[in-house]
Amino acid sequence: MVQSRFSLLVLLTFLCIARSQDFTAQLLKPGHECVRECKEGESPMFCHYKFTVELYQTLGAPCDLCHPDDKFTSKCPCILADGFERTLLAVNKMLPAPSIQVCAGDRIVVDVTNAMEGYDTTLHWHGLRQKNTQYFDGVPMITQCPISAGQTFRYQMITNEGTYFYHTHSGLQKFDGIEGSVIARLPRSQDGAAHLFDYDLPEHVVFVNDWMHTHIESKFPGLRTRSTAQQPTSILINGKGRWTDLSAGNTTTTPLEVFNVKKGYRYRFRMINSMTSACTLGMRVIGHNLTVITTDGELVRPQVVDAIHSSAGERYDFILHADQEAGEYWIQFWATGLCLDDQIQQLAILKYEGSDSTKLAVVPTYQEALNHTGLALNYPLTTCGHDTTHGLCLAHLRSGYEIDDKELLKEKPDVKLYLNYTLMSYAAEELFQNDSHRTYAVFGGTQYVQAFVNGYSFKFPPSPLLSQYQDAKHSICPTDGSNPPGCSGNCSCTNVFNVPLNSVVEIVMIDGVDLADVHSFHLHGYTFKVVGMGTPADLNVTACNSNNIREFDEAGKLKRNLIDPPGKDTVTVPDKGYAIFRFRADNPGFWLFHCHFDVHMHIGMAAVLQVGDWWDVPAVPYGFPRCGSYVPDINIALLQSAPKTE
Ligand SMILES: *[C@@H]1O[C@H](CO)[C@@H](O)[C@H](O)[C@H]1NC(C)=O
Ligand SMILES: *[C@@H]1O[C@H](CO)[C@@H](O)[C@H](O)[C@H]1NC(C)=O
Ligand SMILES: *[C@@H]1O[C@H](CO)[C@@H](O)[C@H](O)[C@H]1NC(C)=O
Ligand SMILES: *[C@@H]1O[C@H](CO)[C@@H](O)[C@H](O)[C@H]1NC(C)=O
Ligand SMILES: *[C@@H]1O[C@H](CO)[C@@H](O)[C@H](O)[C@H]1NC(C)=O
Ligand SMILES: *[C@@H]1O[C@H](CO)[C@@H](O)[C@H](O)[C@H]1NC(C)=O
Ligand SMILES: *[C@@H]1O[C@H](CO)[C@@H](O)[C@H](O)[C@H]1NC(C)=O
Ligand SMILES: [Cu+2]
Repeated sequence: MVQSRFSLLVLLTFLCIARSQDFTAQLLKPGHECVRECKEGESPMFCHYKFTVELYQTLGAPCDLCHPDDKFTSKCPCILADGFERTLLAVNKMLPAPSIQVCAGDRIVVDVTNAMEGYDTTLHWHGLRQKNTQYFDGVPMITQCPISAGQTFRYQMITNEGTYFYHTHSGLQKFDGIEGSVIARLPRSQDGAAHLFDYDLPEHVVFVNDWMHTHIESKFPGLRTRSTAQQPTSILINGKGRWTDLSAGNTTTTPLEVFNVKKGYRYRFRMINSMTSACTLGMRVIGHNLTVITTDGELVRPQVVDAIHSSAGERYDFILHADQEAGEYWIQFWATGLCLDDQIQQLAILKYEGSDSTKLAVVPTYQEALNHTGLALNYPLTTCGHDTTHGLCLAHLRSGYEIDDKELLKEKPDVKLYLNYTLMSYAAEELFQNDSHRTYAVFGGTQYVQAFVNGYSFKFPPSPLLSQYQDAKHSICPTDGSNPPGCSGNCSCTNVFNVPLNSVVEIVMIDGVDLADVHSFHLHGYTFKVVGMGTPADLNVTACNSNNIREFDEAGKLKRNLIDPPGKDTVTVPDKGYAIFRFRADNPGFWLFHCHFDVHMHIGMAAVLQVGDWWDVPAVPYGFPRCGSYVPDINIALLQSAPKTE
């Protein structure tokens, strides 16, 4: 058996911290020293990253100045993306942002300096549990104040094992950059999938993000006559790709991402879907099967498939066995769902050592990807019934380890929440009369849309719930479903669902959206077990709506896997369908639960899960930043004493 080795050619840049007399600094290692083979019994490392977030650009002068040999490496602050020049928001002048690769249990310290005048930001560590470090979850106005321009905020956390990522959580910023991978490996002796692969290389992270050619602000709330949607223009694989200008009929010549392998070996790839739009993503490696071994960092029973589908926020680790004729093979990524009309796709290359490029001649088309007949995992239009010939539903996966907490899988959970979400369309007259100030998005140029979860559209409070509960609590929605003061219907407020600490919670998510699409729900602070998932086709009902699904469940007709359900932190809820998941509420805090399509979240498709009472949550550290509204009583004396202007 070949030992897992780490290539020294890792293309990561981290600013090294200067040697310091400071005691803590001696413990800290610059991030790149933390990329290593993980060994059992080794003490955790302290890994220190310095991130500067700034307004930046693709192409342009930085790319002209780079030595040609350095152009595609981290020595050069040049972002090529898909060959289209635009401005963006970048971390350390990189896209994706620096990859954090550590061993599980390492201590990560990230100093985030906001160098964007006029923008605030935060970084969320997607999938990291943040137990005891709840205030470093990185959600503005839920767990911390936004980091204002000029400020530095230090995040400190311990990593659980798996494939994760980080991204800005401020407004719609993620469309414009500020996103990168977080990989925490286990020693081989502790990795339940280690017998299935020979290599788990730092350069085999597959970071996928969708990409627009303008800032998102030019598409939000949205235009009526041109660029009418919030759909992306292309997809980037580890920041690379090409773009075909359909009107001119030509394609950019920027490099595609290349993944190198040697014939005969088995490689672990870690795929991160960091899309921000509502489009879902298909992925396949031509000529190769993929053996899925984890999803969202959770081990599953190995599942061989031909293609993996995912939506924003999901991750899949798979094994690729380089057992074909040595050559180069296309890796095809195609956006589906709302992107079907635009046929957006991207390519990367799987390159066997010593191969020539003969096999690469024919570029696979978008239509071929749609037509492929092999087994697809998590295909958005698959059913979750027993028919698995065309696709596997996520709920068909099985946990890759025995679930210790047996109570979690008991027949009746301690707490059960039905959460339905909808997109509501308004007539223009309703939105633009009578002093209405709703947050809405324009879909397709003509639909004015707001999102609701259980009847409330989510609005962030003016101060963080976690660190300044007393200043934030006035924004919380009424718990009895009534309208908050001053609102006569379709109200916006901070929708908080409170569950007791340590209870077994079951959430039944029900899709109440009229459009034909799926939604990708992410819960912060937890990994949950997906015990059920389904669609109207499985239910055998024609006119399905969210009330039917609840009635079906109350009549005991929704099946659950209470034996070996797969773990996840982000789940794609099927169109008009449902997803049921369970977790032990053992991580007190205020955890955002939201659709990971940023526009949907921004117009209200979100809620907060409050676990325990606010005093159960660890107090924030001394000196933690505070923020809030400033609306004191009107100071008549002050105003009367002010000098009159002529
Ligand atoms: C297409 O060709 C035109 C004219 O040569 C050029 O200006 C443009 O940049 C090209 N577009 C792409 C996407 O390569
Ligand atoms: C992929 O898996 C299928 C089903 O197990 C099998 O029929 C096929 O030969 C495999 N293809 C490759 C390239 O290994
Ligand atoms: C895809 O399938 C359709 C319907 O079967 C067929 O008409 C079309 O030619 C196929 N396209 C490709 C590129 O395979
Ligand atoms: C706007 O106000 C008028 C007068 O109060 C009322 O008749 C009408 O129904 C209101 N429209 C909406 C959309 O609330
Ligand atoms: C959605 O949830 C709300 C609040 O629980 C409930 O009143 C409403 O009936 C639900 N809607 C549907 C369609 O299930
Ligand atoms: C909520 O919005 C819907 C869709 O526009 C509208 O039909 C309904 O009357 C609104 N309800 C209230 C109470 O404003
Ligand atoms: C589905 O509905 C059809 C038509 O009503 C019926 O014949 C069939 O038995 C139903 N199947 C199941 C599994 O309930
Ligand atoms: Cu959504």
